[in-house]
Amino acid sequence: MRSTIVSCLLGAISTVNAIATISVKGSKFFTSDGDQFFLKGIAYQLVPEDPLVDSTQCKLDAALMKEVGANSIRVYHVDPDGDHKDCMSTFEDAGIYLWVDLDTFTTQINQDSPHWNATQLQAFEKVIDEFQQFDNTAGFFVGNEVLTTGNGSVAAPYVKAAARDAKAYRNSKKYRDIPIGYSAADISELRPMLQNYMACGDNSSEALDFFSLNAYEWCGPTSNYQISGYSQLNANVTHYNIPIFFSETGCIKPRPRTFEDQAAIFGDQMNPYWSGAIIYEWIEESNEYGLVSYGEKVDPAAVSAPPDGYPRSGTPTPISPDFDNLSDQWKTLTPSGVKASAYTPSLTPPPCPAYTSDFWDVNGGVALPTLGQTFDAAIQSSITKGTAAAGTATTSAPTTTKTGGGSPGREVQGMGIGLVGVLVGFFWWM
Ligand SMILES: *[C@@H]1O[C@H](CO)[C@@H](O)[C@H](O)[C@H]1NC(C)=O
Ligand SMILES: *[C@@H]1O[C@H](CO)[C@@H](O)[C@H](O)[C@H]1NC(C)=O
Ligand SMILES: *[C@@H]1O[C@H](CO)[C@@H](O)[C@H](O)[C@H]1NC(C)=O
Ligand SMILES: *[C@@H]1O[C@H](CO)[C@@H](O)[C@H](O)[C@H]1NC(C)=O
Ligand SMILES: CC(=O)N[C@H]1CO[C@H](CO)[C@@H](O)[C@@H]1O
Repeated sequence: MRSTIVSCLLGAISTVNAIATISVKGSKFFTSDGDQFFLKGIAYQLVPEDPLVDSTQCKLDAALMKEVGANSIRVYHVDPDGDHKDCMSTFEDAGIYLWVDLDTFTTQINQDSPHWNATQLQAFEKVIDEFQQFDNTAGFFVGNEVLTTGNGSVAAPYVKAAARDAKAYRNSKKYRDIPIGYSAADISELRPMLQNYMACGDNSSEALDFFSLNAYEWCGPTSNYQISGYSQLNANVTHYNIPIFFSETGCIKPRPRTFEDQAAIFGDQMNPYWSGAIIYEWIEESNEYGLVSYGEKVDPAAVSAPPDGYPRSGTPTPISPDFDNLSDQWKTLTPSGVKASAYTPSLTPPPCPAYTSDFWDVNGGVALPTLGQTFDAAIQSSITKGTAAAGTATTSAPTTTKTGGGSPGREVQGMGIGLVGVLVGFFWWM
């Protein structure tokens, strides 16, 4: 009898302690407890293939992430065959959610030869299968910075097709509604058409669940809401019908990093429209965006040294004063948002942006590519405004394949709106 009572109590306790799951309602994220959710995230990719299989390391990092005030991590590459149980429960215990990219170096959609096929979909499905089992999996990205040039828009239909098929798979397996979205590079020529394209159309099965932007425009204490261009980003989201957030941010010039943009993102002007931010990044490596280091840089030529000399595991040490500055910002920024029960979405999808002769080479009204379709530049070149679409596809095999392009960790550094981004800061394994 007593043991029954104890186990009942334990059952009740563990139910209470289980982390609330995240889903989308209208243009916001909510926890299953009915509270609006704002990401305070950190990009976390210690090693190229999968950082979520090293339980010792996850414990060391999760404890310190709690200290900085994070409630989310973003991981760009995982191996679906790995054992993620320990790391995921460690992060869950720390109140930290996972936003994970479904692609890898070999399965990512590529703007130079856009295609979306069954091999890619099956690889994405394996990641979904693995991570849907964890309550603290908050979202999936179908791509990171696939479009990185002003003329890269022809790849957009393939990204959208990937989200369509990933969502269909999630639903067919009766998994919970884990949000599926995209993380865009900050390319001013594509804005806001790309953002609107990903949400547009009457058929919600073909629209993304969320959109997110990697932006490094707010640099140091002399920047502000106007100078950074955040005011313009904001102007383009006030009627956006799906959640949007910064999937990478955190300019490093000038140093130290002061993260004043966080006050804007979580403040009254932006928090009605934006769902938070992910700071790039946790580990110090050659791009020097780290919030922690695992020890002194070593000579990359030394035996078994990491390629860039930066240790990739061990006890994390906060980088001063950046780590504390971020923590100080986040501590004061706790928008309550709205309760799900008090929120009735009223926004409708934006119109699909029309083909333009300069940068937006996609006619949003044309059907998405089907699985297996490949972009054909010959068809593209015959496009005339409004009568056909980039994203028009053929079923021929891709003529070129490239790996390693469009990879994570690429940033557009400190550019004002209206300037073409400069790509800097690659991960060491690129
Ligand atoms: C899909 O494209 C990849 C290259 O991205 C290729 O290696 C693979 O063979 C293709 N799969 C199918 C089924 O065509
Ligand atoms: C886009 O521009 C780049 C360089 O500006 C060029 O190499 C590439 O061929 C262009 N792509 C298309 C689809 O026109
Ligand atoms: C919506 O899109 C899905 C996926 O492409 C498709 O299966 C479905 O038929 C579409 N619904 C309508 C009403 O067109
Ligand atoms: C985006 O915002 C700019 C102002 O920053 C405005 O000129 C433009 O019309 C907006 N575009 C859309 C589609 O909302
Ligand atoms: C905004 C912020 O927290 N700034 C602090 C960052 O760290 C430096 C050095 O400790 C402080 O002087 C700033 O006040």
